[in-house]
Amino acid sequence: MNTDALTDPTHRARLKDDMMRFLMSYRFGIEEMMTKVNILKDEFHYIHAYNPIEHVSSRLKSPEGILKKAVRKGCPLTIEDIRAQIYDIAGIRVTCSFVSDIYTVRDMIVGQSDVTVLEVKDYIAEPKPNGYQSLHLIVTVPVFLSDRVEQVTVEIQIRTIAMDFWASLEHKIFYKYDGAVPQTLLAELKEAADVANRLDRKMERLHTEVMSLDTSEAARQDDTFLGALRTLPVPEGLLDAFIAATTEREDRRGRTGRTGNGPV
Ligand code: 0O2
Repeated sequence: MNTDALTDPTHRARLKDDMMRFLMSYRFGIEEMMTKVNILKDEFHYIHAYNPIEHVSSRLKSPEGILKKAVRKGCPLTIEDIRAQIYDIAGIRVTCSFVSDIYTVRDMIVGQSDVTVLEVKDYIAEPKPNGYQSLHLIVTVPVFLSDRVEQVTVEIQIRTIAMDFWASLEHKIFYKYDGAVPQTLLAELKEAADVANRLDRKMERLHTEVMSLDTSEAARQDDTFLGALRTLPVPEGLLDAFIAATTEREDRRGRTGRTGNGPV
C-alpha cells in the first residue's frame, strides 16, 4: 500500500470531497424519486376514489453500510466500483394495501420517460427461501447539477403493509442475532411469511368483492375525494373570470360553428 497516499493531506482532502459529492448525488436522486412518487400519491388522493400508495419513505445508506455491503460483495473500495455495483445506496420504500397495487405503482413509475429501469427483482412471484416478499426496481433518474446531468441509481422497494411488517421484524431479528438466527426462529418467521401472504390474498379478494358490489359506496367515496380537491384554494373572482371567458368562447364557437381547441 502506498503510505504516502494515505497520509498526504491534499490527497485525503480530495478523496473526502469526492465522497461527499458521491453521497450528495444519491441524496438528490432520492429527492427526485420521492417527488415522483409523492406526486402520484397526491394525484390519487385528490382525483381518484382509491389510493394504491399507502405510505412512502426513503433512506440514504450510511457510509458504514456501504462499506459493509461492498466488502460482503467483494466490490473494490473505489467510488467508481461502488457506484457500478451497489444499487441500494439511495432507497425508496413504497407501501401499498394490496398486491395488485404494487404492480400498478410499478407501471406508473417505469412508464415515466426519464426513468430508466436497470433491473427488476420480483420477490413476490419468487419469494426468498426465508419468506421475504417485495418488488424491487433498480432505476436511474437524472439529477440536474450546476455543470452536468448525473444519472443516479435508486432502489425502489414496493410491498404490501403485511410484507413490510414481516420484513421489518425479520430485519431486526437478523441484526439482533448478527445473522446467526436460530433454526426454530427461522422456521417461525417462514410460517409468519406464509400467514402474511394468505392475509394479503384474503384482503385483496374482500376488497375486489366490495368494490364491485357497492357502487353507491364508491360514488360516496368519489364525492369525498372530489371534496378534497375542492379544498384547493381557487379564488371566487378567478372562477367568475374563468366561467365568463369559457362561456364567451363557447358562444363564439356556436356563432362560427367552429369546433376543437384551436385559437378562436
Ligand atoms: P439494508 O440494511 O436494508 O440496507 P445483489 O445486488 O442482488 O447482489 P442485494 O443488494 O442484497 O444483492 O439485493 P437484494 O436481495 O435485492 O436486497 C436489497 C435490499 O432488499 C436489502 O438491503 C434489504 O433492504 C432488502 N432485503 C432483501 N432481502 C431481504 C430479506 O431477506 N429480509 C429483509 N428484511 N430485507 C431484505 P441490505 O443492504 O441487505 O439491507
